[in-house]
Amino acid sequence: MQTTTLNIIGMHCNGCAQIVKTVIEQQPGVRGCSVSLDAHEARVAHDAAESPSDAIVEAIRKAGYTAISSTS
Ligand SMILES: [Cu+2]
Repeated sequence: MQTTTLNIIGMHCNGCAQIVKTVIEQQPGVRGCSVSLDAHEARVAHDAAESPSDAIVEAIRKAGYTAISSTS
């Protein structure tokens, strides 16, 4: 299990935060996720073998937001 913090660019309201959270939670290896609109940040607990950080970033990008990994 790995915890990844992502900076999310493009979230403007709670609806955006909810979309990002839903997209992240749909990834197969994700065990938990919290999204902060104020901090423009998502914290994701995930199985890196099943869902590497890059795959999560890509899924967020497809939803129309930009994610930048800020931790290892
Ligand atoms: Cu919004």
